[in-house]
Amino acid sequence: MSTYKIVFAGPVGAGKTTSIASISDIEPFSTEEYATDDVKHMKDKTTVAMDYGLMELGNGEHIHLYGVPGQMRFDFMWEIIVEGGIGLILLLNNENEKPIEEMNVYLDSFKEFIERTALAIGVTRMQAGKGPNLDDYAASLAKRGMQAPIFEVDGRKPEDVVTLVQSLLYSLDPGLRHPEELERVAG
Ligand SMILES: Nc1nc2c(ncn2[C@@H]2O[C@H](COP(=O)(O)OP(=O)(O)OP(=O)(O)O)[C@@H](O)[C@H]2O)c(=O)[nH]1
Ligand SMILES: [Mg+2]
Repeated sequence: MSTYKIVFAGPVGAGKTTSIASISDIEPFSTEEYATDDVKHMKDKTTVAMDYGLMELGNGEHIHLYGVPGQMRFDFMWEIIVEGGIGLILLLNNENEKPIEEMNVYLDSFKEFIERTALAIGVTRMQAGKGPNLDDYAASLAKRGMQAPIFEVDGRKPEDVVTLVQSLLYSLDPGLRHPEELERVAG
């Protein structure tokens, strides 16, 4: 029986805690505290150390889901949390002022980890006609010489988050991971 660890990262409010809770088969563990600084204008609570959830695949395999805090002042946790991970899910909030610039900041911060592992990108809060579209994200990735699966997701919808996890696993090992394994979990 195998266990894998994947890591969710991205700016404050992108939906990391929500996404992990959406797909976890156990009660998710989170370290949310009332926000005290600029974050409190956006939302009441923010992750201060990590999120944790667990997906059980039908074949007895497990995927540990770890989320890092969005706030840069907790970035010392990032390196600790990625240890042993097999890939990164980067969540971006399309309603933020400069989501593509934010993507690039995270790609820089997690550069070594991504180079060693794999990347999938989920864009939350997409509204027609507002902000960049998925092609804009892909073009910016291509400028860096990178490509990765990019999906529009709603962190509150398990099927969206499972699709993203599935795309990450598939990019790691196309032969191994059949979509139906994960669909069972999402169902
Ligand atoms: N409209 C919309 N709201 C979302 C989505 N994902 C999460 N939310 C909401 O956005 C708020 C923030 O989501 P969180 O999951 O706390 O964000 P986070 O990325 O964990 O943020 P930090 O821990 O502060 O870094 C919550 O109220 C969620 O219910 C989404 O895809 N669309
Ligand atoms: Mg959080």
